[in-house]
Amino acid sequence: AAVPQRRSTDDPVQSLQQAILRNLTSALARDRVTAKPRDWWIATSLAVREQILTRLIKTQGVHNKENVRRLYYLSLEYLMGRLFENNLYNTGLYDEARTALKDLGVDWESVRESEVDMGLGNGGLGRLAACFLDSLATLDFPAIGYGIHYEFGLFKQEFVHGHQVEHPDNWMIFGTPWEVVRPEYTTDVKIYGRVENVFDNNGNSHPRWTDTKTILGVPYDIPIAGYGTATVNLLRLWASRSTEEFDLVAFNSGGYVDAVREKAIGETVSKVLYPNDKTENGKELRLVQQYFFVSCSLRDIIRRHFRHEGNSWENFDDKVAVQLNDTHPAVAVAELLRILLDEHNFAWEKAWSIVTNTFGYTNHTLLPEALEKWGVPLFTRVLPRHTQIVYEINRRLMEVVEAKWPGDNKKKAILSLVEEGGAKAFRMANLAVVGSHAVNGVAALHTELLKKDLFPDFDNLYPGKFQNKTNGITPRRWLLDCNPRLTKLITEKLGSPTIWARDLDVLRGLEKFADDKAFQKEFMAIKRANKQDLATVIKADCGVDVSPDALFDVQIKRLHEYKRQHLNLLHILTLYRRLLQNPSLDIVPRVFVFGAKAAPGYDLAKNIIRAINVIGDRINKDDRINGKLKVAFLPNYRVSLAEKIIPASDLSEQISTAGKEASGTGNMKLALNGSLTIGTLDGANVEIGEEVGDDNIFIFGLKVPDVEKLDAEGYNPWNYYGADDELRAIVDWLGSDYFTPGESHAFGALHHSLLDGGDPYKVLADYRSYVQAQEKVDAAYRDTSRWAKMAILNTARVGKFSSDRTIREYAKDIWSLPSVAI
Ligand code: DL6
Repeated sequence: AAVPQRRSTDDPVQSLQQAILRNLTSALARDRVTAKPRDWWIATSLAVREQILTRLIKTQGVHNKENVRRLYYLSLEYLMGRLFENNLYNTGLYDEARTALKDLGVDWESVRESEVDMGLGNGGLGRLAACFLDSLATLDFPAIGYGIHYEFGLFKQEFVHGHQVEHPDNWMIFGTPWEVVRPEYTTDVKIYGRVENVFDNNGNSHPRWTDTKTILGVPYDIPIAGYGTATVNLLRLWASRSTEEFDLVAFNSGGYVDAVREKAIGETVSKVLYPNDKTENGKELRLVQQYFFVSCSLRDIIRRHFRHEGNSWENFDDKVAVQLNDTHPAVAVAELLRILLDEHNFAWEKAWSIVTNTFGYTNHTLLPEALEKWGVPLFTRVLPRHTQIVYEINRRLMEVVEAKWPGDNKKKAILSLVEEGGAKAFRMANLAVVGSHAVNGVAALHTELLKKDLFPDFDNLYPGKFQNKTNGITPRRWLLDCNPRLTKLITEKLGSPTIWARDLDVLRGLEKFADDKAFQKEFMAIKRANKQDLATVIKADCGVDVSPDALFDVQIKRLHEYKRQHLNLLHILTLYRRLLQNPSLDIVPRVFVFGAKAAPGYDLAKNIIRAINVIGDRINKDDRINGKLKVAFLPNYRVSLAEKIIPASDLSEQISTAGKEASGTGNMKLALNGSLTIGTLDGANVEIGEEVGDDNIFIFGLKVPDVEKLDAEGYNPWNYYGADDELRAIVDWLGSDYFTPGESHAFGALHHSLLDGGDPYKVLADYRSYVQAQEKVDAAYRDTSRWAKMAILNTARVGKFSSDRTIREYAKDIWSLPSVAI
């Protein structure tokens, strides 16, 4: 180990160094000789945490003293990724920490790579929540995020012979230095049981929820430090614990295991994140998870409110704004109402007004299979009193509908909270709409479709309730932290990141360099260096050699049919076939980079993964094409991997069927890092196109009205298959055993979905226009100066997609939330 440099006692590097060494000993029982990179990571994190917690205490002190209005964000998912470097940047301690470790002779890379991702989310929705927390703190908005402290986050993905294999994500196994457990705020959650009627002294009957089981919620707090500000907010995650420490009867009769099992059941609730993205499956544990975290969070909010307001509800909706991140926490509407009615004896009308003033609801998808419904029998068993309350909300809603559309039973059936017909189910989206004062979509197009297709009658019933809040991403993680080379260049041109990373529109200042040859060269040299870094990762993780001079064509997102990774695959097959037919064909060499997890039960998505892997492997090993095409499917896509891929991307694949992707946020991250979009007019691609200009994006394919028209006419993929010789050859190739000799129908599920399955996402309809757009990409890339200009203009013009802008809009239009300087 190196000898630390002598520094003066008030030197921040030295005091950080001392704190690191102190934590190494006191928290980890290590010294400089025995410490491994992971120990250094934990010790450094703990040292930084000391400073962050001091700021947290200060922030919360000010918020409490001033009794400020707070935003409470309820989300079942937070995809935080790694916190180490992000916290260092945000607190301004990055350089100090690097120097402190360098002086101690510790390798920075190995320390940062020791950190395990905090992957408590599936994809876009969870990552959006993480970006929002960063922006809320950066903009000094008093806010607390609530969620679940899952013991196992999203599964780890491995490929075995091209197949996805899932492994548990035991992210806490080595400890998590960022969290602080708060047993003193442990909360009881009642669940199950039955409702009986009891009579008061006046002979009036009241419902009483009884014979319930109790689960305990123990909060774990993760401080969220804003960038370039003193504010530190918190993310409070609930871990479930059983109340039955031991069932003494079972224990005494020798049933030790039975006794402990009771305890284990209570702890199951926060055990694992459901890995399904979009599809809900009505599982009891999922409903219990939702209710558990909602109930803990509301109790915590009420406890905090009463602390200031002396047990009065008078100001509750002045001080409390709650945002429902999708319908997952929608049961909160019924729970707050239950607390007000049953525990605080409110009359319905007053209770309902508090509830609707409190909640806002964000919708993240139009896909029907993703709209949560709970079978009434299941819901009633788990939450019998809430069932009564939902029915009463619905009865009152139906009166309003009747008053507006007398005698219109069709309208009632559409708007009802209860789906009738087959098995009865509660529609959680309808509950969230009715119980909130504001409902928002996440991109302009999505909000338009929300109003037109999903909730037209609610829009009519509640004019002004629906609004748009286009998503955003935090420029701290998605530029400053992940792309230090570009950060340096931007800083040279535009000044300190404390300016532009807090006001991303400042990047417009780069426009004036877009034609400057020297700047173009620097910009593209950075891209090449980032590609070189990614090439090393690809070699390590996939065993594939790739050249940084090739075009890096990137599709990173969950694997879903509507996102159409299989359309990308058809293009790869097209180029491969053309090259086999003409090995001297002049195409720009490409590396196709994929990152995607498929839900474990989603067979077709897994078949697409296998097809990309197997075909990719064949292409990678085929000497006949001279390395002009390479395919790298990086396993275990996660936030920390995205941070390596995004700065190295040339082309961003955003190719969902028009009308299906609510917004997308990967599209924004890639554009910000100078990657050009090839995309459909879907989600936020539309707005990205508006910002960067038509010349700097490759738009192709069906638009929403075209998709609707095809659906109305009766879409038939065979027509496209029959009319396009090249497409037919590609699809037949995919359906053959060419890539899997001896194993026929290896990609049968995929092949079937494209033809006999009716091609629900219109891959064949968009194929030709996609291939043509890719030819334009090829031509543009050959002109290095033109490409550089386009890439620079993408970085310069996507300031709109900072999550700071999004959060400001929520704060103003939905939460009425003032910021509070610390
Ligand atoms: O709003 C965040 C993100 C959007 O960017 C994606 O377009 C959208 O697909 C995603 N939605 C979900 C919904 N899943 N469920 N339930 O993840 O939200």
